[in-house]
Amino acid sequence: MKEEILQRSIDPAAQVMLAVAEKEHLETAWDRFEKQQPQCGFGELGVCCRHCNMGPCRIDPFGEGPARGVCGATADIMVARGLLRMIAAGAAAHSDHARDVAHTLKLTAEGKGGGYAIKDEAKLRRLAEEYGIPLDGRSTQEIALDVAHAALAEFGQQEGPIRFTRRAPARRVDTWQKLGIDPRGIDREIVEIMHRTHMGVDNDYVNLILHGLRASLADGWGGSMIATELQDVLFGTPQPVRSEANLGVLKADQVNIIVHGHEPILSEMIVAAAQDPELVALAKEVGAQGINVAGICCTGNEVLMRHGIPVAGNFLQQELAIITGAVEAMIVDVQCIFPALADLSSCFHTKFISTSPKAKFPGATHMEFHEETAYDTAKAIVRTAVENYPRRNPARVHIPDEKSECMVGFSVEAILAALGGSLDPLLGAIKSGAIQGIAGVVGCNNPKVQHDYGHINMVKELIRNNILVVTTGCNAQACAKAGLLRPEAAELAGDGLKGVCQALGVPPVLHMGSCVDISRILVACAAIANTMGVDISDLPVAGAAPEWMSEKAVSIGAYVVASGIFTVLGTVPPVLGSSNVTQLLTAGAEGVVGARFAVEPDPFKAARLIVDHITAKRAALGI
Ligand code: SF4
Ligand code: MSK
Repeated sequence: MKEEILQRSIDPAAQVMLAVAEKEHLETAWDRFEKQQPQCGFGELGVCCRHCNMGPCRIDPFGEGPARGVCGATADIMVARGLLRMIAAGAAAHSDHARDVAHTLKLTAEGKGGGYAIKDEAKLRRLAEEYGIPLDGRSTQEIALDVAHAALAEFGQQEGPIRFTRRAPARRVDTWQKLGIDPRGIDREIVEIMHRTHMGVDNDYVNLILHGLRASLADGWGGSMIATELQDVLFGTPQPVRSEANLGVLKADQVNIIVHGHEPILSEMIVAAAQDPELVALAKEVGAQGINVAGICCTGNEVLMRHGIPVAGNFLQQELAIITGAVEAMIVDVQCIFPALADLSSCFHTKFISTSPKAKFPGATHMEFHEETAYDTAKAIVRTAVENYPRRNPARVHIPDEKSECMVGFSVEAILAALGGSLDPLLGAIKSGAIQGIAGVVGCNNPKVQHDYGHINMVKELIRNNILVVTTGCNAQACAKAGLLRPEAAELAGDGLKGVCQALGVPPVLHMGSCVDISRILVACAAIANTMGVDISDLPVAGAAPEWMSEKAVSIGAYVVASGIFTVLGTVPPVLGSSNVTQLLTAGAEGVVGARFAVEPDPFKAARLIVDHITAKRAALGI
């Protein structure tokens, strides 16, 4: 294998496919990344602005050229405004996803749900109680309708806090209130970012960053949490389930369908339609042994943890899946989908099928998906994939052998069940030092980092130091591929964590779901802090995103820090052009919200920062 291919990814399946791509002259994100070099230095530092048509303006970071934009905006203003707009986009993406889930719950309650049903009634009732919705003598449908309306109302709410923020410890809420960052309606906070960052509005970088935190909290404790909770109501709360991960899950003798994107509203129905006897019979008719659904990115995580549907790969493997030549349909909804997939699919028999009215791709087949007719549309999409099977060219099929077993589906409810119904055993293990602390390691891939190198090395280093890792998103998929989500991976952990995992029969890295499910990590932290009678910022916990790329990750990082959790980023956000903003995020925030960011591209050094942080928090707690 060529050295330059080995440098692109540590994943053997990805390496095999990158070699095929090179041989067949197929372009991937890694090639396009190289063609972009050198990337714009002003953009990297965050010191460019297009917020009005007197610009574009930029600031010379060396102090030799302009120090202000035409309007007089400084580097501090440009960097802070740019960061806020990333938060707005990220919070909007998570929250608009949540809005669609709430809408689906509403349609389901009204009997117009096109095949959806309420799978977790107990959770529905718990949420209804939280919202103050009466339960006595009322049907599930009536309660579900009220919960859907209550959730939908949180988007446009003009005054007062959003409901789930009150799951946080009282001291945390108090901090938010004193700072004026207790979020109101989700849409309101996002709109206010767009207003404040318009030319000539908010020009105080501290005031801007504080509002960015407020909007991000509306994502973490609002949009993302609503998405998680209502998805559990509709599709079931995840419980531990075993499956497999990596491109080796594709099958040479079956119709392979990839679901890619984020919203399980689509992928749940595709999974159901792929089991429809009529379509399974059709698959046999066209010469296939069956229909194999596999996931990429977060919609893959959603169906993985609820149905054990295998994962074909994480973010940077979306093109590699098509290059296997064995994918009949790549079905996408929203977020993290390369527009490049359209051209690439046209080099194969693969149908690239877009489904969301919000996300169209030139060159894709658009089969629009609406909740009211969900099952029928899902069947039509799966039928298109099955009928495409005879067009596969066996001579171009290259399915790598690599795949790994995994155990996934550790919702907070499932973790509590594994602990025997109480947090006490976990707190006991933390107090005794068997488990030193907990790290949430999450986020994307980014060709700026050798694929999966940051994820896997950081996670291995943390568990070796007896830090329990909880994971979501593309980190979770990297860990699944590397075998870290197997109970046997406890062998790689330090003695204390190993003993706890072996006693409970769980992996040292717990898969908690998709990106919106980082809200599950917040809920777990809040529950631990409440049980211990401390704030989240007092806990021996930390967050990390070793290979992040998405604006959603910026919103996530902001709400995790604003919730009091130290967070290490592996790729550098575009803030270094302002020493003031950089200083605020990496140091000053500690005295404001009780947590800060660190940036450390080396996963071993990043893990050391987390270990040191957790050690210091333990000492402060006297444990
Ligand atoms: Fe330039 Fe100011 Fe307009 Fe930005 S808002 S483009 S810095 S004039
Ligand atoms: S899918 S946001 S690449 S984690 Fe959630 Fe992966 Fe990042 Fe998309």
